[in-house]
Amino acid sequence: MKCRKCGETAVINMRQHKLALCASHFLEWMPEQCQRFIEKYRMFTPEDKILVAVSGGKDSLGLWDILHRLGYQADGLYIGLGIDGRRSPSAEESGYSDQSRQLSEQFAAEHGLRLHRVDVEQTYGATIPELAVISNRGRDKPCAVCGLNKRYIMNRMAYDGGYSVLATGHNLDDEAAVLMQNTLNWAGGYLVRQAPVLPASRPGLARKVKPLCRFYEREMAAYAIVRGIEYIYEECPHAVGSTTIYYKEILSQMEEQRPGAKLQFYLSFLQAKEQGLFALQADAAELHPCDKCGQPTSAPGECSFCRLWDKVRAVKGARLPLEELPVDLETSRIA
Ligand code: Q46
Ligand code: ZN
Ligand code: ZN
Repeated sequence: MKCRKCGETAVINMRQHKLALCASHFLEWMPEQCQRFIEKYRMFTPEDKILVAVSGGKDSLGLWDILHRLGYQADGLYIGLGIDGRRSPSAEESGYSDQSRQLSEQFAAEHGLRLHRVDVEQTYGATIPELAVISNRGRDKPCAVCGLNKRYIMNRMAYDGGYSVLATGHNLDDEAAVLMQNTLNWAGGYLVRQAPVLPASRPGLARKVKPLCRFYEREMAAYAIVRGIEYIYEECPHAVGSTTIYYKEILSQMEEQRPGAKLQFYLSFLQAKEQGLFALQADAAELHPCDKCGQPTSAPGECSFCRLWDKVRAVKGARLPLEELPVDLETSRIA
């Protein structure tokens, strides 16, 4: 297979675009496309201060790399979840969270970028798996409490840290899988909020963007490899058997038969929304500040994050007040 631009050997063939590219043209094409998406969905401008949520994986580090190459001011945020995916407890092998932190730190150091770090256990007093057990919400699958904590901390760090935008590394495969799940359940509330940009519609909420939402997962993997980005290959051990992975597999089978199926599914959804589908539901959720921490919430009184941690404090004893969430690298509490 030859590169369509120069005739050299191609490193990737993107059947949905009928485009094969060599390494150097692929490395040019990715940021160009990303810039196109940033402008098309009016995500941010060079004046914006961006906080990129990084996990040490190919998508988030690839995103940080692309934004940096495009000249945006982008700092990183790493959240230590305390997840240990060790299969054998040998001393050399570190757990999932340790590895993902090391790789995020390594990337930041190599590129001279600023990385904020928040360790959930050191800041709030329990790791995510402990939290799931103590709160009795997902003893075997801590994903619900994990998602709640990540969303809360990302929003709070972005908003309190004075960032105008929070960027996450969700790719097309992630978005199409979530879309399929929400569509099969006709989950109107989720479908309304699924978009490349979630505006900061209320005080206390950060603007959220997904600049990779039109890139296939294999494109992001190829980008990281060709760029020489060292990333964590394993998924979080709790991702195994998740419904998202199940829908990703179904969509990949469809893609195999019909190149471009995933992209078309996602883009037609965005188009239908633009044309007014779900317009009536868009303003339905009323938010108010949480009685305890002030973050916007739809729950009465305290937000679900504060209620979750109240429950844990009752069992474990309090560590730190919520107000002490570090917003600066220098004050972060990771060892
Ligand atoms: S990190 Fe957290 Fe994911 Fe691991 S515990 Fe589940 S939600 S799978 S993206
Ligand atoms: Zn080429
Ligand atoms: Zn709260």
